[in-house]
Amino acid sequence: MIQLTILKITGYGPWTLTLGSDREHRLQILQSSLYQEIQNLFSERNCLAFPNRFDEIFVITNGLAVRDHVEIQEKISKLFDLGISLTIGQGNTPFEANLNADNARRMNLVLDKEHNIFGQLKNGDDGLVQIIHMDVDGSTSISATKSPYEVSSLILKLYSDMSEFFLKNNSLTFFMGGDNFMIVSSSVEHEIICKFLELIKERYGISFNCGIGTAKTARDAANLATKSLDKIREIRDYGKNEQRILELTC
Ligand SMILES: Nc1nc2c(ncn2[C@@H]2O[C@H](COP(=O)(O)OP(=O)(O)O)[C@@H](O)[C@H]2O)c(=O)[nH]1
Ligand SMILES: [Mg+2]
Repeated sequence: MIQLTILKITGYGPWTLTLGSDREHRLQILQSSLYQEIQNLFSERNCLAFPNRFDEIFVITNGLAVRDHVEIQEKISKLFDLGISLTIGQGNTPFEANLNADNARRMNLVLDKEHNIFGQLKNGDDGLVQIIHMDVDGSTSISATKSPYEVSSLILKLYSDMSEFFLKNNSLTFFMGGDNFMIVSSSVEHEIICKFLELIKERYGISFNCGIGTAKTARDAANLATKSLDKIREIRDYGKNEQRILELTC
């Protein structure tokens, strides 16, 4: 079972209009400071936040109780003038958890009214999180032949293809910066990942390295995924073989 918390700035649209038109820089500063605080508060509780849209952040919160959300909400409300809502969803897959969170928000299922926390919690074991850390193999050499903006445009195409492909497998893809992507999944098989790697190779002539981590919390899963990825880099640097997918489970 995956638990996901969707964090949204409340009343953001109307509030942005009150700032006048010279507002973009202020919104960018606000969004990045909010992301910084959220990543800080959730990662110290072994969760991991994904930027998604800048006014809406997804956090994988396996193992986190409503009272932890309350503590985080209290800290955030002291730091920012704007309010946020937190909606918790659980499901057998990350996509299902996202659907359940959305349904809970629409049906106004309140978990803590004072702190603007919504959701529907099932009982039972929190289950395992699988994170796939993908990175473009040899992006430095691609950058040598393309201008910076052309590289960004290529990364966007890869992001779009990855999101579409893995959504069909009920997984959620996020761009993490540079040439790095993380896919939150429940149990995507190596065979399916191989299919994606072949598709990208065929379409763009690009190879991805792919580290997989599975653990009880998102932060531990990401740690293992990145460890797997670093191991692939090591193997590659020694010129040993063409291993592209490696998995570690805690
Ligand atoms: N988000 C994230 N970015 C990383 C990580 N490691 C490297 N990067 C970024 O990825 C870029 C390319 O590094 P790398 O993939 O090692 O180079 P390559 O082997 O030439 O593709 C770096 O410049 C960083 O921006 C990571 O673990 N997470
Ligand atoms: Mg790379």
